[in-house]
Amino acid sequence: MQQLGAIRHDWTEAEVKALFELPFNDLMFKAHTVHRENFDPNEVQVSTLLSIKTGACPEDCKYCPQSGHYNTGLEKERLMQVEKVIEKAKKAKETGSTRFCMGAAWKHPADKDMPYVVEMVKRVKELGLETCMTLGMLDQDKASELADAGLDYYNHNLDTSPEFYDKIITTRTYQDRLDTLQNVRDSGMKICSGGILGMGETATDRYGLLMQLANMPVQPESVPINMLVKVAGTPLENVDDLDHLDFVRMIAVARIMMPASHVRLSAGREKMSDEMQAMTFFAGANSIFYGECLLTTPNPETHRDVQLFRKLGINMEQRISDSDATQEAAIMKGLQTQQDSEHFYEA
Ligand code: SAM
Ligand code: DTB
Ligand code: SF4
Repeated sequence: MQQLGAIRHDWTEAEVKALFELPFNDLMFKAHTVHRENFDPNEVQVSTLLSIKTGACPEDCKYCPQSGHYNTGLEKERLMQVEKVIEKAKKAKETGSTRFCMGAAWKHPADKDMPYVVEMVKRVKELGLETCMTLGMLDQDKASELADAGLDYYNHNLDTSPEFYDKIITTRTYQDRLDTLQNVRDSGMKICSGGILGMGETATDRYGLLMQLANMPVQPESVPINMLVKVAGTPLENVDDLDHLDFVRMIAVARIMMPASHVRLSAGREKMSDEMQAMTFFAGANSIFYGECLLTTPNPETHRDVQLFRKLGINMEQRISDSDATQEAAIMKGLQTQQDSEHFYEA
């Protein structure tokens, strides 16, 4: 049986294929067993996203509403003022988030923007939140600057397999992405890296993505698995729907291959039933994006997530550094305020 100490970095395609092809119940049982050995199965970490610079991105990622190459009708916004970011972070904390993830539609951060993002990291940390950023490519100097500011996580997704990658993105290479992840690792920050399902990739591409992530010398601490959000105006707007059971299988195999990582049920939850989400939690997903908006597209309302967690007996993971009582009081106060303002009553 797989133990925490038995993290493997030598997964072969045949082994990954065999996991995906297990009878569904066998796969779920195996994944849930690994999950239970490594985590509290009734705890889910919640992060809130904020787009700090929106749209007009020079990259051509075919799934992305923020790419300047496609007309998605998205309103562009310059880098957000630090005070506005702090306001949003405070709200996220009040509703129970423990991590605040700030995203910018950049190829890479420009030198002139670094003092502002550094200030954001410092100020968000002062609120007692964990910090995450996703700003595009990072060289070693910028990665170190962010790490020195106290940034906990850097998100940079591989998105898919090396083989399928250039059907989706042509403006930055797979190797560019691997180099950024190496710079993040060398700077001492934690890595958040995963991908997207439902872009027309084959089963082999899904194996390839998981092998890239799991076979890194140190596996990413956080692995977001996104289901494509089809946005009108992007080249992928009419791609065929993904079979939801294939998505659940992806979460289960990710859990088995990366037993100590948080596997994040990421974009696409708006289209997922409660039953499907429950199945992904059983399969080993143990983090979500929480709050009404992802970066530019909708996410389930917070009260819907709170209701789902209550129905499933799931607790939101607390920050170790916060006293339970303080955190609990803050969450209840935040939810109460929100419920009052939304005239929300539990069914
Ligand atoms: N611009 C930065 C970058 O790409 O490095 C950070 C932000 S980018 C929006 C972060 C990730 O969101 C992408 O790598 C992709 O995996 C995911 N994403 C973007 N658009 C998506 C969509 N329509 N559906 C699902 N995931 C998406
Ligand atoms: C990740 O893997 N998914 C998040 C986060 N990392 C930055 C972003 C999802 C974006 C979905 C499309 C949008 O809202 O713009
Ligand atoms: Fe730009 Fe990131 Fe969107 Fe790609 S995914 S177009 S890099 S914002």
